[in-house]
Amino acid sequence: MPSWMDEIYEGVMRFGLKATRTLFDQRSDFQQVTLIETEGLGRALLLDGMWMTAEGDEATYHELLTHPAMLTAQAPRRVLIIGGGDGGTAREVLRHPGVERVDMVEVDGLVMEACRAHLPTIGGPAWSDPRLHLVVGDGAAFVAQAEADSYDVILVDGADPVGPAEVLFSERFYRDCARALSPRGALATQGGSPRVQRAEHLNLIGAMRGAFAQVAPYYAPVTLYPGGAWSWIWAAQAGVDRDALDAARLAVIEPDCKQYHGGAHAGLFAVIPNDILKAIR
Ligand code: SPD
Repeated sequence: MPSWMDEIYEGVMRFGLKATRTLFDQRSDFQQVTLIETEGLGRALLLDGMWMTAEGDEATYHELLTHPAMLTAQAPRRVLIIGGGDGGTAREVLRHPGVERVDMVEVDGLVMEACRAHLPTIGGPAWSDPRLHLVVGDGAAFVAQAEADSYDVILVDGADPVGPAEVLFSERFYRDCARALSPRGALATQGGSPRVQRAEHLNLIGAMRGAFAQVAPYYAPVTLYPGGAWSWIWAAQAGVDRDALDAARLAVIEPDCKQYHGGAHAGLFAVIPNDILKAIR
């Protein structure tokens, strides 16, 4: 019997999908991990009742988190993913043939287990790719201990800024990322909703500015997430050209992207809501 699964934002707004089947519902040491089948967007993952990803909608989020950083970093071979337990970010990273090693540090092992078993389409071939190295642990502690200049790209694919992902929104964390990143590398993080999580979004930009010379938010609609537009934030040190895409690397990944393409890249960074632009000037 179908029923509605809703996430309620700040008590004033909600997004729901018709759920036809519960595939998995268990409490981990960190959160409630739920996988359901939905009529509108296929299989979906929720953490503590908050929508994280869904088959019918995930490409926009994972492509936009991954490719702007991968294509602007110089020759990315070593990639660190913080979070990313559904495997979608690893899948996009591993489409880049120059990548030699991906370390993915997910705090909640149950999320990875449940997604591999019940949401296998999102990680797809990444789960069996020998270049992927999984670590179950605290991403912030991992990056704090990483050697300087040990990654060419860092992607932060965490949940909302409550619970285990809260630490991924601090200046301290981004300073550690900046140290672990190569000087010609690039980082991208999910940046929350510029409407429903405006204060957290602006604070995150401020925290990242404490660690990187260049910090640039970009926006696109993701059906599953609140407030119409979602955000990602690209960051790098001076000398990395945000608009200079590596054409050979782009040609490999672009044909199979659903959302991202090279023609839209520079425009991504131009379409900033004016109130955000004024707030971050
Ligand atoms: N409000 C949802 C925020 C989710 C951001 N991360 C999603 C993880 C998908 N890999």
